[in-house]
Amino acid sequence: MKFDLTEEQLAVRDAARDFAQNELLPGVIERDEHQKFPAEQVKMMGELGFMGMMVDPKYGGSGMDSVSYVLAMEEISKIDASASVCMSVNNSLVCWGLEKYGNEEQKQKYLTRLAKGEIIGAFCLSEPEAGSDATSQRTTAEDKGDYYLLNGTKNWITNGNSASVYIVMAQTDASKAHKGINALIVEKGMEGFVVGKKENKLGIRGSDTHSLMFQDVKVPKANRIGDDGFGFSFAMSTLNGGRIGIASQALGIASGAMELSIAYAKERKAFGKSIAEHQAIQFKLADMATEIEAARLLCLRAAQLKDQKADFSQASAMAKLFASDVAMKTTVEAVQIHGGYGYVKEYHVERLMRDAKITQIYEGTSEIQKIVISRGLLKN
Ligand code: COS
Repeated sequence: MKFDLTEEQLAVRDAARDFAQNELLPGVIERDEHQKFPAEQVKMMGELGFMGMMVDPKYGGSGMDSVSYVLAMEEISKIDASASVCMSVNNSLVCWGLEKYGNEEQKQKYLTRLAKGEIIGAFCLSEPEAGSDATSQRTTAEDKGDYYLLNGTKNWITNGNSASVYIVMAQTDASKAHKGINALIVEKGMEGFVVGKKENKLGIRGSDTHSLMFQDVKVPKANRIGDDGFGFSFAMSTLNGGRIGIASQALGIASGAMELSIAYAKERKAFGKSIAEHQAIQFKLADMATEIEAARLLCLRAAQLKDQKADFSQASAMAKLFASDVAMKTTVEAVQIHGGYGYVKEYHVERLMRDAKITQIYEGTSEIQKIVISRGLLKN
């Protein structure tokens, strides 16, 4: 395994770091406080090529590899995990799925604008009663000949209001269970499609998370991705890649918290010397750095397997499982190192701690990742 980064990959990482420092850091505390979606910043991310990183340039993307995507996600997540989840969903759940499984007409109509960041996409699988148990879709897509009649509710949808294009999983033939599910491209503005309430969340508060309601929405058959009944496989396959994005987000939250902790520990004095000179703090930093490096290697390995077109489902589940735990543990310790300052907003680590929690939950909880990993181990 080789993890030497190429000049191009290093340049992507540096560009993402500069962008995060210059454009995301100012205002990140206010956006979190007021639950403000980083619309301007996401537009800039599109212009810089971060919204369709892995998409072929002929469809408006940047034509980069998944390793570059991990590097950019880490840098952007160090500063603003609300911006990075928007980026992650657009890149790996929407653009990647459309490029891999969409037809030419769908790519021309939707992918090109999504990859350029001119519009944003959303991925709609979760429902009020179907989170981890994703095969239990209650949303229905009744086959009406040349269109589907879509009815139901989706929950906790990232980019819920800011998106223009939604990939919605729905049950067409209940007798076929998960093999009767379809993935449909729904546009904002289609009659009967209503964006519901915005969630008031613990973390990633700048990200707009909404419920969505579909009442007799007529979705043309041309908007179905893949063959009839392919929707659940589509969702599982895209989520495998999505988990690399969320693992990298968790990695960035952790490494951001560690960088802040190192800087603070060098500055803050206690008992006549900087707290960085106390072994209690040194050991915390050593644990953080070791675990973050392990998380980074898992993320890069999953990305490398994906780039090599090998099976990466277990690797991405491992990366997400481990990196999200590291994010949680590191951010809790970062707050501890900062003491009273860690508990107030100006020092950023309390936000990172709140943001870290969701990485153990969305795109498959840690428990679901263990199912994916163990099934992979036991299948032969
Ligand atoms: N990659 C590719 N295919 C997968 C897969 C994966 N990671 N996990 C399951 N599948 C496939 C299976 O191979 C099976 O396909 P076939 O019937 O063609 O063989 C199909 O999906 C159903 O799988 P299974 O029989 O294992 O269904 P279960 O209900 O027992 O479990 C889990 C499916 C739990 C793995 C699935 O529901 C899941 O991933 N849930 C979490 C969903 C999630 O991440 N939600 C977050 C939403 S986005 S914020």
